[in-house]
Amino acid sequence: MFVRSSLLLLILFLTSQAQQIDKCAGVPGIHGTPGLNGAPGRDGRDGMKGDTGLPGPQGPAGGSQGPAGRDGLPGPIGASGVPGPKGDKGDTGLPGTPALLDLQLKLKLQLIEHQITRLEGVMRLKDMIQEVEQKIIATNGKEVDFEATVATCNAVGGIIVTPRNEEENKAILNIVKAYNRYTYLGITEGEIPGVFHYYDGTPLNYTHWRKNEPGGRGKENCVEMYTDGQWNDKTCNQYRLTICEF
Ligand SMILES: [Ca+2]
Repeated sequence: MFVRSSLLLLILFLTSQAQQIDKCAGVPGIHGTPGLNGAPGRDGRDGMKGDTGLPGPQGPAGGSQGPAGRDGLPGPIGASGVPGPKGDKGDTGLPGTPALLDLQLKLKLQLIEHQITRLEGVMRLKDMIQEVEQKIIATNGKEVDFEATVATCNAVGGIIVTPRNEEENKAILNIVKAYNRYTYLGITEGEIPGVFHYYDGTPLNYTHWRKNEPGGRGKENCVEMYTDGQWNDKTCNQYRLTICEF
């Protein structure tokens, strides 16, 4: 009983002490003086790289040359060069199939031969061609002067008809008689009057002059064939039957 009352007194006492503290609060004190600066902090991290600055002013004249600049843009394409020398001839190719063994080629040749034979038949029928040895002698039935005859024959791959023996002379005569027109021959007078040669300049190895011809003596430089096959020297500006040989 005594213990319980003592404890109660103690609590009351402590409670009264606390109430006294709340009721007796003092005035605020004055601020103390600021403390000294602390030690420097650590360096910060590196910042971002800045922009490139403006170019500096040009240096004084006479200074040493700077390093070479970068290459410029490519220029325009130049003109073509001179062609180089011709190269060496290449090797000979492999031999082909012999023509006679090629059946298709053989048949084609037969066909061409047949067509040529037919064309020759048509031209013979019109007395347009004569065959003698290796030559074919042909006319287009037109009459022109000597120079035009030469040009006409050359244009079609032949030459003006030129008899080199009696057989060829007769073959030409057959056409001359059929058309009943004289023709110029591939024979002309040289620098020496009365001396004739082939149109290519080589000397004559066969002639069939009429009696007393050639008699022009420098004034009749071309040669014509009469309708009997004999020759006469004649001026070159007459109109004569065009006959070529191939
Ligand atoms: Ca004459």
